[in-house]
Amino acid sequence: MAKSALQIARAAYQPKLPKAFKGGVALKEGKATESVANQAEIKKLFPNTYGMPIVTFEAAAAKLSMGDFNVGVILSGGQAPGGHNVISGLFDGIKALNKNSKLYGFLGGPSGLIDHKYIELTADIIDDYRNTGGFDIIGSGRTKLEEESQFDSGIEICNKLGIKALVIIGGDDSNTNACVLAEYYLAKKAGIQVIGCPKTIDGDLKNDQIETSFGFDTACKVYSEVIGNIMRDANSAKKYWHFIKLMGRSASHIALECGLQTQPNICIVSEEVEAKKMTLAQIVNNIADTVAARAAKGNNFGVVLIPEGLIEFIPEMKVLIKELNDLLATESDVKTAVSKLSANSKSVYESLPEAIAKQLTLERDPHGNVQVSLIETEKLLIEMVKTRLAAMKAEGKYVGKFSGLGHFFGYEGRCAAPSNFDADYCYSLGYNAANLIASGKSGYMSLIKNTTKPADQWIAAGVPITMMMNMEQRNGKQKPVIRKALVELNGAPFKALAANREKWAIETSYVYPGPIQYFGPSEVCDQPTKTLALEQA
Ligand code: FBP
Repeated sequence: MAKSALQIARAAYQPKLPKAFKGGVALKEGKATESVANQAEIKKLFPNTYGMPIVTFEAAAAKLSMGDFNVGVILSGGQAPGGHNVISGLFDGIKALNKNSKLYGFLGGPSGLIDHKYIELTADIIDDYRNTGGFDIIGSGRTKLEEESQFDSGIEICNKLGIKALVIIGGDDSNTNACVLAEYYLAKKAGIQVIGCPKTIDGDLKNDQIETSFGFDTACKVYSEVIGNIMRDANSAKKYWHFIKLMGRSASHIALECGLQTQPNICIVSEEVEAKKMTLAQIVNNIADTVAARAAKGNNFGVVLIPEGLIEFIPEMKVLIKELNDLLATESDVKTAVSKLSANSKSVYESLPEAIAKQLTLERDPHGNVQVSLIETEKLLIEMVKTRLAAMKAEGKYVGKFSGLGHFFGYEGRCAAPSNFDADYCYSLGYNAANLIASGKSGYMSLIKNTTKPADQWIAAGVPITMMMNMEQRNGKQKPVIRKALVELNGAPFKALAANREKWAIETSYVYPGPIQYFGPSEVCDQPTKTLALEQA
């Protein structure tokens, strides 16, 4: 495999580990835990994995060891920088605990476990992927592990390969399913432990226990670099308004973080749009007002950040999308589905530019949801702002030129070489998972805490997944799930944006973060995200 100079240098990088893993280690157990809500229901659904204590690892004289068995690993869902380091940390962790243990990777996501598709991850393979982005070492997939026949198929292959522990690297749903699997295997006395790891660039898998999901740091830094480059171009050419949509599915954490890193003229936060019940017209008017205010000062350029999920948070659009989801679940002909919309939704649908209306009816994801990454919200807003500015011009309220350019950043950041933060964090998550396995834990999520401090002071912990669960309505049924974290409007990151955005709108206060640095002074290479720093301050 041909490699770039950076790839070669980066392969030699030794990720940092929490102090607990530098010598001997001891497990410390806390008190019994409760789920964050719906305690009685969750306890009933998870009799074997409910109420377990939070555990932490501490440096000690004695060493831990692991029995003679093998471990399996699965990557689930969208790519996130650092996945390969979770796997290399897990590999090094189990080899340190028992050099005879083997690590098997299930191919193409959870379906690899069900369909018995796997490879043994040997030292040679692992070495090729250390500190690299991507999930290509074993691939990923979005198959949901939720049926007993799938769990039983997992038992079969685990028994065949001598696997007594599985590590599932995924987002909120995959970790919920990891816990369901752990519970099933305990109830069946299958002798297979299950450990989860918090992954997603979206940053929405966080709570009192999880400080951040891996991949968010690198992805936001990649997007912020490019946003900064676009800002510098905008400020040089002085003739374009750039509308930049950023990945992140529902939550606006990525847009908010990039906003804090680069100080754009406008950064829309979907959660605020929903809280204030803003209509599409109001959002468009606000943007047009800022364009006009800047034009009045001779600045016919600017940058707008748009969260990917915005469209679903605008009340009238939310109703329309829900109606379409329900109708398209049973009706394959789009025209017929549209004819059955409520009068209100039909008029919203008809008011949209044709291309956008069409995108709203495209194929749903496996959960029956509209695929927000396929909707060109940035183009929708450019078109509508243009129309609004023309009306303002006719009324004498706007003097200037408007030329909008649309961008979408998502896939550009999901497989970037992990930043030092993600490289260290992920390696530690994997190494910690190995130690949780050696300690006999199941139904736990591998967690690293105190992450705004130097890695030496990081705390390696295991948290029962049931502790993070509540009951929510999914596909018409009450289901136990890990609560998805949306942007909190009373949280420090949003407040930092709100305190500055009026100034950033009118003045040109751009910050140019530049590319991620892998080698150099710590203040350049090891900074966590602004979100994490503000939340943990
Ligand atoms: P995960 O939640 O699985 O980590 O995936 C996140 C994400 O990158 C979203 O930001 C985006 O909306 C979606 O995946 C895109 O999905 P796909 O990879 O199927 O195009």
